[in-house]
Amino acid sequence: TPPPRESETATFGLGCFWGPDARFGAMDGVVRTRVGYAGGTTPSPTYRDLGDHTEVVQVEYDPAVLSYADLLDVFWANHDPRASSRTRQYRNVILVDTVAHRQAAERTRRAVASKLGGSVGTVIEDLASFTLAEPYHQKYELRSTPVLGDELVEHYGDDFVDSTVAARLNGFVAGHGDPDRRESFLAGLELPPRVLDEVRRRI
Ligand code: MHO
Repeated sequence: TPPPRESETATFGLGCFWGPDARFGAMDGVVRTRVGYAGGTTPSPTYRDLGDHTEVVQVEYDPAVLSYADLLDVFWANHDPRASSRTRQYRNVILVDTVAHRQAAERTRRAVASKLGGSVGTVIEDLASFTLAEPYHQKYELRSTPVLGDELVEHYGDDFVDSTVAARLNGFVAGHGDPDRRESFLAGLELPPRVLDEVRRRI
């Protein structure tokens, strides 16, 4: 599925990127998710040689369906903002690519700080670069689901990382998403029934 013309991106560091890849991928309005390395300056980061970068998920979404504020709510609800991150690899960070997103992110950070009465370890920075992570990290939950993962990786081939359906299924097999919406999404897919039954069995 090509992204809508006016799609926007949101980039978050939330610990190991496998988890947030699935969590955001399950949300209606998310067009694709990609995991990668960002937030540092070292050229050409890889998983084995991360330099000063952080594991992040980059969410591409349709703002007509899902707002940046909704994504920020999920971001704040899924980490402990008081903890400054153990390592730079896993730090909690919002990487912004527009002034509007920076302002929205800062508003939420101030709200969290006043609710907690002070120290928030989570930071907001400008997104300077994003390096796509290795294929085996993309849609990790789905990829590592026995049989189903291999089958879908083969089905989508090089499109696996950018597929909206793969993003959604990655979230579903990790237990995310509202059950009714999940079923209506699955019912509309043109995947082999065998594959769909296997997804249903997993969720
Ligand atoms: N090494 C940890 C996290 C991986 S995540 C891509 C694990 O195996 O669970 O950093």
